[in-house]
Amino acid sequence: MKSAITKFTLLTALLMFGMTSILSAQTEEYKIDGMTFGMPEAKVYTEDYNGSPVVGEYITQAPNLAPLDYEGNKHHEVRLDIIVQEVEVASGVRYQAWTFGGSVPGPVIHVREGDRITFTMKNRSDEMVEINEPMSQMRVNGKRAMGPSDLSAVNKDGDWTGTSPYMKQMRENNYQKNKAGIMPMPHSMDFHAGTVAKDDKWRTVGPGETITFDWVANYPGTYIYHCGTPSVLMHTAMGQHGVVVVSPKDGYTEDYEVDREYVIVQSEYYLTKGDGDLYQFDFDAAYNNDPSHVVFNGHQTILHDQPLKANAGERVRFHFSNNGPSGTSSFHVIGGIFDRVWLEGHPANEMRGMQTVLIGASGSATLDMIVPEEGKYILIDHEFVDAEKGATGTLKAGPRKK
Ligand SMILES: [Cu+2]
Repeated sequence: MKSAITKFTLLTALLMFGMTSILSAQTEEYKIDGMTFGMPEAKVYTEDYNGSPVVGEYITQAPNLAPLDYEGNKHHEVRLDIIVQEVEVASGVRYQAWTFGGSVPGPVIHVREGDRITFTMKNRSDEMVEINEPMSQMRVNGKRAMGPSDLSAVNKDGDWTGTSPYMKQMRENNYQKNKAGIMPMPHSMDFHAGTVAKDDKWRTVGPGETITFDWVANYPGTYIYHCGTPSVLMHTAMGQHGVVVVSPKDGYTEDYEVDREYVIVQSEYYLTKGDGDLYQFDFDAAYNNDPSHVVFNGHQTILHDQPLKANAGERVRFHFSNNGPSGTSSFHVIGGIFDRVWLEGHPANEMRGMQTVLIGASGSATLDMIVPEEGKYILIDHEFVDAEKGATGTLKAGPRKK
């Protein structure tokens, strides 16, 4: 009898709990102008996870953008863990970066307008996470790096390259020469592409904690994400930023298709020589708007050593984001004119024939350019002090293909 009552009570409680969660989900989520608002409450918990810090099909290393090979909308499961990595940002300049996923900038996430994202992030700033070793040698805190929760995410070659295009690209192109580090610190995630209550979704999680929350990409465009934990100036400058590209559901124009798409992230570093070989964050320099390096895609020379490629007569699309944290960018291509520009990457914000596009901190633009002829085109922040500090890159154009 007693056990029957217990069972009944349990069942009722479960049903009631289930109904409550269904009811609250129904009452919370709503639509305006076809957009979805009212996401369920974020969950903060601890998990036994020591797998790949980046998991997701449409996640790449800048300047790459994963093609959206699906029709309509998709529900994405995305993981970006916070890990500490020593990285190179200019020749001979290395520092211990706070990163989303392992690089500065963090991985490029590509979704379509209207897609839903279930985002998971573990604060692993207290773990040594090697991201570029073969799995057989990979260790997380001295243990073999393959947690039970990650088995499905490890590909049959026994490493993490199968968990996302990003991990494979990082393995093949470890340009920042990553080394794992530890610096336990509270962090958070603020996706500008999301429309949610920041005190819930963007909340700070401590080392060892994981947060999971949903958001819907209601607006098309290119959006920064960054850590929102104070000092945000410091956390962003330490490397915690990246972009989400939300492709418009009906595209940018029906007049043509582009031949190539590239993601370019501008950002500043404020580094000063430390006691040892490593550089360290210089708060005074950040406070006084005096960056030591202003760069495209995280490194002073990456876009010269690894130029973007195109051919004469092709249409190239740049998804450009100025991740700051504090500077503006006057983006220009020497020898080119932007045929069409969509400010913030929204198709309704169309401009034509722009030589230079002013993009403020955390702002963006989608810029199409016709490559006029074979040769080298320099991408540049036309605020020349920024260019001298590194904000330049190369687009190398081959001959016209007929
Ligand atoms: Cu942070």
